[in-house]
Amino acid sequence: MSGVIAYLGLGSNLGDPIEHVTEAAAELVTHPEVTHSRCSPLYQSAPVGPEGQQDYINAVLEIETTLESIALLDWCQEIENRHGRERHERWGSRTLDVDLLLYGDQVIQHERLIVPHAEMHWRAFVLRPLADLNADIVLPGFGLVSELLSEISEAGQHRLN
Ligand code: A4P
Ligand code: MG
Repeated sequence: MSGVIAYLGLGSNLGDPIEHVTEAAAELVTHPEVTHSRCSPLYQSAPVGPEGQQDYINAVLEIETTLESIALLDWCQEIENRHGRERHERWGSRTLDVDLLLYGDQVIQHERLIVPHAEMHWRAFVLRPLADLNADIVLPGFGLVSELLSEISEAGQHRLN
């Protein structure tokens, strides 16, 4: 049975951020209902949000999955927890953040899950690696990733691999 194509946003700025992001990408695909994956290049960027945080490492992971959207969110949060994720201030430092960016072409308004992810349409650290994987992808309600990317600044963000 073929599944849904979903995109996950990975981010870290504590401990060894490159290791957290690359290990998370490998761990996320160990679920038996995740059948395919492709990871974008890694990017380094200044933090969006509270000042005085370390730079972030970000990537986007494309997966094919037969998990329902909330079950996929649960799986993302399980992987965050394995990396010692603690929740403090909004947009504050974290060992690992795994956001469910897109789930097929669905628009989801659930108390635990907003898809497309509420901030993704203006964040270079999400749109650039997403466009690297699929420049033609549409964010339901927002438009083409390549057009959204052309409207924002990518200053201060650089590719690592
Ligand atoms: N939730 C709702 N929708 C979603 C979704 N699409 N994906 C709910 C994941 N979770 C979703 O998330 C809080 C709740 O959001 C979850 O329990 C889930 O039910 P959280 O990760 O615990 O809390 P948070 O850190 O306050 O929010 P979030 O959304 O993860 O933070 P952001 O907005 O991702 O900001 N700067 C750079 N350069 N790179 C970064 O990666 N990341 C952040 C974190 C700030 N600045 C950054 C970066
Ligand atoms: Mg999150």
